[in-house]
Amino acid sequence: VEKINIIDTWLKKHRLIYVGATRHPFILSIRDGTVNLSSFKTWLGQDYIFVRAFVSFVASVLIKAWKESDDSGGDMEVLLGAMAALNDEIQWFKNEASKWGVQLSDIIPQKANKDYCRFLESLMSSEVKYTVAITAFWAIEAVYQQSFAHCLEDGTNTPSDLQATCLRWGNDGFGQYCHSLKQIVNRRLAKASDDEIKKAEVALLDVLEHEVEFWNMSCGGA
Ligand code: HMH
Repeated sequence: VEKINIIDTWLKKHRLIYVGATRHPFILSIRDGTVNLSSFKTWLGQDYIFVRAFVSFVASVLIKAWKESDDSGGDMEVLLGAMAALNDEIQWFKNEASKWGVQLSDIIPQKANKDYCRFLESLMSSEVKYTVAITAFWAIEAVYQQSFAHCLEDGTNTPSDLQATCLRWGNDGFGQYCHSLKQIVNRRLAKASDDEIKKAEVALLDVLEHEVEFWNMSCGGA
């Protein structure tokens, strides 16, 4: 089995679910301008809660990197940059929520969100290896990067007041950052045991399923 780029092998193998997560009807509705604004606001409020859990997860990945990775690939710097970006992101959510009249203190996490946060928490366990956790981390970021970049392509009809949201994850810098994460993951997987590789593949599939459910929840409105 080719071990240089396991991620691309997996993305081919799991193409349908990957496309389901990155070309979801919610994203397609942003892209063609038919998005329901109540769905968008639901997504915004729920994602703010998700991102707060996500910060804790990234902190746990950083701890695993410190314990398990040698210093050669700059893993810690990439993860520290991610944490700094999430600091901005939390502030961005607060500003955006006040723009859209979404009261963040009133948001009750919905089932798909709670399930996803619980999954993140399971990956924070010290039993979970760095390689597995960073595979999930890359997948979580890559789904948003791919989804929102799709809304910014030429010929799309993305509403102008949603452009800033799409740019947050769809900009080239975020694309570069996802690429760095992917390289870290491929480098780790190339050296990993069969058991770790299997667990990392399962973690990728779990992320993709949770992402689909998260978009589904947002479409549900309310
Ligand atoms: C649900 N997945 C979800 N929310 C996010 N903010 C990201 C991924 C990427 O940061």
